[in-house]
Amino acid sequence: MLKIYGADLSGPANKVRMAAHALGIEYEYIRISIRKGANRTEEYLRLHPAGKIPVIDDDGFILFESDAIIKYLASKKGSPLYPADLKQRALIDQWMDFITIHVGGSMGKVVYNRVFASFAGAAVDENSLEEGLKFLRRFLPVIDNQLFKNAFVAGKQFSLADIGLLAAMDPAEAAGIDPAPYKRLSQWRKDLQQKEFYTRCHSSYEEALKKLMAKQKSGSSAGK
Ligand SMILES: N[C@@H](CCC(=O)N[C@@H](CS)C(=O)NCC(=O)O)C(=O)O
Repeated sequence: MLKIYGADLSGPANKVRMAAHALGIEYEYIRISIRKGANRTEEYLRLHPAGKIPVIDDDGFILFESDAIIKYLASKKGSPLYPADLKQRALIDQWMDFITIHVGGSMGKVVYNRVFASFAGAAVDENSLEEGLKFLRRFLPVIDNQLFKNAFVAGKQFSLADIGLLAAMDPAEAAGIDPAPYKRLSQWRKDLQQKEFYTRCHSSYEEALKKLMAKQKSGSSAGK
């Protein structure tokens, strides 16, 4: 069975789990605690030389980088979530890159500084936080506009690009980003958040976040 090495609070790992559910792929979920350094052991570094999550082990085939992983899984299944048609695929790739680099990257800066920095015992980097907020203000309208013109991110069909965006937007509320002004994006999100592939992964994310918040309130230090 496919193995997914991840963590409940990791957006990229949750993206891979969401895609596996959407593709109907059963998997064993192996939680790797970054806080406890489980991503830095010799054994784990053999899977990922930089000690990052997620990683998959598909019957001995090891792969990292969440977008590469979900493209591999969808291609292996011959799924319409990542069609073989050259141009359709290129458009999905285009939006996946845009989402991962620009939306996910900016959201990551905000959520790190507003939520995780204190658990990592790190100071809030105000410049990085401001930069994240500034770029979200620039990129979220682009996504919103794209979703006004198309039912889904890369066109008429639900695709891996939608899963990428759902995962990138998942920390929005925790990071204090109000998506309400982005009307079509908010509606698109509400619709997809009903789907089982999302709810099954989001429940563990929400639970882990609640635990982290409770620890923060009680003043103890924790991590992912
Ligand atoms: N581009 C990578 C990002 C992976 C990543 O940065 N994962 C974080 C958790 S969300 C991680 O492993 N952090 C631990 C570390 O950097 O030591 C992907 O999409 O898979």
